[in-house]
Amino acid sequence: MYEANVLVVEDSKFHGVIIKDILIKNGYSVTWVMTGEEAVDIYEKFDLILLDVMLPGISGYELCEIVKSKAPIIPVIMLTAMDDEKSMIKSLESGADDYIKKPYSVNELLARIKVQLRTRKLQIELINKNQELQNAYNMIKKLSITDMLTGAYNRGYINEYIDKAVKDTSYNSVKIACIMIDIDNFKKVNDNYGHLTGDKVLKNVALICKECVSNYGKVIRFGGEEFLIIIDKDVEKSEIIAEKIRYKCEESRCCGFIYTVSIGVKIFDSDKSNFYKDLEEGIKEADKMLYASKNSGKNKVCV
Ligand code: GH3
Ligand code: MG
Ligand code: MG
Ligand code: MG
Ligand code: MG
Repeated sequence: MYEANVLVVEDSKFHGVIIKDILIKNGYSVTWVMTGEEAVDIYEKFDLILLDVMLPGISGYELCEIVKSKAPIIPVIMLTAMDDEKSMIKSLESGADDYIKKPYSVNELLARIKVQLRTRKLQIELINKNQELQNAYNMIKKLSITDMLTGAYNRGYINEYIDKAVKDTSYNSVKIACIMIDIDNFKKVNDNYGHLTGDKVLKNVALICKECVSNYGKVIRFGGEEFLIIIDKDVEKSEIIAEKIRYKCEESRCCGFIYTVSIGVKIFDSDKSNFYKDLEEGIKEADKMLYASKNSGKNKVCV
């Protein structure tokens, strides 16, 4: 049997001593208090509570309600007086899982405690399983919107972003900026240094983007060597953020050589009822600005 911690709340010294003795002899670890006030401070640590109905101060019913509202999976067995149907019903109504009529049979008391602990064990197992499932679900969800190479969001995230933005009533969707980034002459990086080095450069760009964007927006790997940033906070900072990214990439020399990026920025007003189309349009416009940057010599931010 697994050792359970039992809290006994019993104001009668006579009964308290006996119950404590029985439980200890049967392998339980027992704390006995004589008032509900004392129990209120400590009940959360226990696996089961044996609770006398008649107590001075806070009654057994009141204590039971407190316990069940805060820690519903701690089983409470009430000790009620024999032939008192009312108190038995009131016990159950105040949330007790079971009751034992006084004077009780020791074997019955022990058997009922075991029943409650069995149920509690199952409940805890279910809660843990549920938590594991929740964690797995969160992990899968995260993986499904993450680009494995760079750790940025993948394109699939755009729809989720839109859904969230439209659902969120406090979302400030009025002004948005799209920043489109493309690594310059990346094919040459691959050709000259190999694909693995190319991958390192991609990771470096993603890292710089994340650092510069911080919580002003989201970084998405849009295509092979293209990143889309959606800025939705302090949108007027977008141009500064873009310039910072351009500068940091050029300065980084992450693989021992200089690489550069071209950037297009489009700031626009979006309408929440038309968010998808507006964002699509914003991305197109940012892409146009990116091409303007490419056509005017690369390593530039065009707004
Ligand atoms: P531009 O300055 O006009 O953008 O020229 P570019 O060479 O960067 O553009 P281009 O579209 O010709 O080539 C993009 C290259 O990006 C080709 C492709 O092999 C490479 N690429 C795409 N995805 C990855 C990746 O995940 N890893 C690596 N190493 N290379 C990639
Ligand atoms: Mg009593
Ligand atoms: Mg490209
Ligand atoms: Mg390129
Ligand atoms: Mg290209």
